[in-house]
Amino acid sequence: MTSTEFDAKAADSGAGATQQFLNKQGAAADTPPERVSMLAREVLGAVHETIRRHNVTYPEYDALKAWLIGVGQDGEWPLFLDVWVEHVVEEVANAHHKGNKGTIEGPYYVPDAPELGATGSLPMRADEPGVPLLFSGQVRTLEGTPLAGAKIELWQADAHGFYSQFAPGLPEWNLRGCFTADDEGRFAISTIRPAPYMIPTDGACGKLVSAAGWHPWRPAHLHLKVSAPGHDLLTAQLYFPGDPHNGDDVADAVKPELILSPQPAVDGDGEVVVYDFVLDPSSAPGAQRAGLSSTEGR
Ligand code: MBD
Ligand code: FE
Repeated sequence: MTSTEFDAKAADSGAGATQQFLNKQGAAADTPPERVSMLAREVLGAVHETIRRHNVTYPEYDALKAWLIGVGQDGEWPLFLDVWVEHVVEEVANAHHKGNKGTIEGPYYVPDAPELGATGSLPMRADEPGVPLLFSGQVRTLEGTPLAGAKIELWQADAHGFYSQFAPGLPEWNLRGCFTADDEGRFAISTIRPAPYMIPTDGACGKLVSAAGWHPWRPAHLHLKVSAPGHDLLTAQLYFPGDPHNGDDVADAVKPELILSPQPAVDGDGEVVVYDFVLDPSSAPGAQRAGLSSTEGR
């Protein structure tokens, strides 16, 4: 029996996400020891304070220890961190941006997707399920100048909520592609509407969700990376109006500016939506660290 996307297991998507992360360059920041010490002390201090405030017991401590071991065994550190921590890192990193709002990358980005020009269809199966969606727009500077040649990378779940390369049975680059804006900074992408995404319930993250009485859902979303020379990379997600989880995303990554307004296609086949991107000029190197130190003495 060949397996299909519906046979996806937490430990398999976790292993894929872990490998993908380890492939990425520059994962080791050259953080000075004083800063490592400060951050580690404060995080541990918050843990100690929580234990004292709530009289955490040995059985609870052992349950935590077993769960943390499980996060590693299931390869779910990327999932855990991107769902419950990354949104605050993104908030701090991009607070100075004046252009398009961004949001978290999540665990399922894969670089070097097929290059598809300014106009085209994401790679998809001949019988790809889902409502067709024509997504077009323009990439501009803060001053409104079109950014010819801007790169638009798009990756998304399919109409059953699965990502290629992280669920079995899907073609390698299904619903993943890289577009290049034309001379007017414009692009047009044919795809399908993704389904809402449920984080795996059979792994350690799923155990936390059920033990805490939470829900495992993210609203349906398109993932994007938009870039142009001399400009900061924009990592974003776009959402669909009316999704029941736009207001309570498990990953806390929805912003009102990122909700699309799709309209029925005039030819009656699916939906069309226009969304433009405004990129900030490149941040000066070290600007964020300099900004931090100016408030450290307060
Ligand atoms: C996803 O698809 C996602 O976008 C994030 C942020 C976390 C888990 C799965
Ligand atoms: Fe996602």
